[in-house]
Amino acid sequence: IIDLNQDGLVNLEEFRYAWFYWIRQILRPVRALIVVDVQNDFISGSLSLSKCAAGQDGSAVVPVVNSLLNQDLFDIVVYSSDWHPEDHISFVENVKMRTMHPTSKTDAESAKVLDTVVFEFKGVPRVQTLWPKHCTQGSWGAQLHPDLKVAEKAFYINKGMNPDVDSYSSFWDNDKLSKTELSTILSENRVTDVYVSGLAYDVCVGFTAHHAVEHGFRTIFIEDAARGVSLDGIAKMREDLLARGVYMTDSSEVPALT
Ligand code: VGL
Ligand code: ZN
Repeated sequence: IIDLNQDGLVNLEEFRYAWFYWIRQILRPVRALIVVDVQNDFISGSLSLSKCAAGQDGSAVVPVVNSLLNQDLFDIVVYSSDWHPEDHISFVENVKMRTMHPTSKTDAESAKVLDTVVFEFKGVPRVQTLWPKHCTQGSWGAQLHPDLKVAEKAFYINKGMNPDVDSYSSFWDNDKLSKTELSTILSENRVTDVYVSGLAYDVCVGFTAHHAVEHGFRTIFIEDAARGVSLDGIAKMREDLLARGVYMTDSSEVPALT
């Protein structure tokens, strides 16, 4: 029982004791680390970040994530993987298989990687950024980096399997037509705090953090555990996530957030 002082306030020392020894035990945060798309293709394969505008080394996230996992800071860990069929809408190689919408500024002949085009899908326009063919189901490029530590309580999520819609976030596809199992995994494990890491900062990690906030999770973005496509994209994503209430931090601060 906490005594009140003569002003009716809680004594700070007593409150501190009560917080650490019993309130916090009851209202304990339950933490999940989401490791987004730490796959060979984004590190040394067809969509290698080192060849993208920012020239970042995707493999640099591996020791950072491994070190977090070695500190035993998370109740569960979820590894997501981009897992595309050969005829996926995002592949520049497939542009000519599809129908352009009249509003598309780029035509099928001149379309190149990183262009944004508008496809016509069942009579409806569908905006799509083009990427080189990557993370096709079962390929080497779709495998998680071999040095990435496998956590004790690990869950695995595949996304981007529908050939007709891209899926950056580990929660929803880009048009919010379908959900992965991620929100079920998090709610079944009573998760309150979602930590995000992985590749790419300004694409899949960013959208995953955005959707974690939309699901009502306290969302923490571990910036040194992420690498991105372009510096401009990273800066924009960072501002957007801050405005949505995502807590941006570094791996060294994570132990103190427990
Ligand atoms: C990603 C581009 C296309 C990512 C996936 O994981 O960030 N980026 N597909
Ligand atoms: Zn993809």
